[in-house]
Amino acid sequence: MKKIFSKVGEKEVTRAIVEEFAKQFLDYVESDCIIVGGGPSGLMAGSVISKKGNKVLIIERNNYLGGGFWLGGYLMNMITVRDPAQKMLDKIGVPYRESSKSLYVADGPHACSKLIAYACDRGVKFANMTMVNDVVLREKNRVCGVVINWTPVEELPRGLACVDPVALETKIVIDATGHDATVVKKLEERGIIKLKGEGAMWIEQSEDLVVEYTSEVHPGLIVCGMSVSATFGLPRMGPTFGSMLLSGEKAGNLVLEKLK
Ligand code: 48F
Repeated sequence: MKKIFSKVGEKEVTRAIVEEFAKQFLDYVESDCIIVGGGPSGLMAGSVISKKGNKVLIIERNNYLGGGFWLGGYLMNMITVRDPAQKMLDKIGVPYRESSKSLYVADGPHACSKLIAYACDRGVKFANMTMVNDVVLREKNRVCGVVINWTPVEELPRGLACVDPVALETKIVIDATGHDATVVKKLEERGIIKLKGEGAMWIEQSEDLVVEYTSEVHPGLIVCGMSVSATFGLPRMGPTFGSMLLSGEKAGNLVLEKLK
């Protein structure tokens, strides 16, 4: 057999994985910003914050990143954005075509993979297969971190897996968990915030409102993307993504202001 690859065995491969993972994990036990949810809004927010040299960790419960951005709607993988959000597609290098006046269509897999690469290129780090199941609260209930566990552990019946989570500290948390608004819900469970719940679909209203309401909802916690609708009771926008990208960008800029 003609040898193509260098002589490297199992122990070197295992060592490389464990060492690099542990090094990065240790480094991100404390960070500038933790973003919960690796969908379009979270990825865009992370790219903005990380580009300025800040330490940003996106925590994603699935193995794959991208959230709902792979599919446009109804299992069909064409994504739409309304003017002016095509400029965000230009920014991340995604080709698109005009479908009708001011409405643009792009291939979901192309757009999603480009956005993931855009975030990686700007230095965002990821903890995937990891679920945020609580927040760290300090004086005056300021959000100072998140509590995490492996997704497979979280999914096991309690009787089978009684495994304590660990916590990560950070300067600011972004809830980019989409329709679930998981992080805001943790504050609601403690009577700190009242979640209004998503309104009915109304594309023409919802996109502007999501961007407008992207804000710090509680000291240390910013919401972006669809979790904005769930938090403030705004109409949902259905299968169009411009406001996810613009809301993520706005959240990123809010964090940059706070980190100054
Ligand atoms: O749902 P998602 O894509 O949120 P988004 O960025 O964009 C919404 C659109 O995709 C679409 C829409 C507008 O066009 O209606 O739905 O607001 O991405 C949210 C990500 O958060 C992850 C989830 O797996 C998904 O990838 N996530 C949710 N809860 C948790 C979580 C959690 N507790 N821990 C970690 N990740």
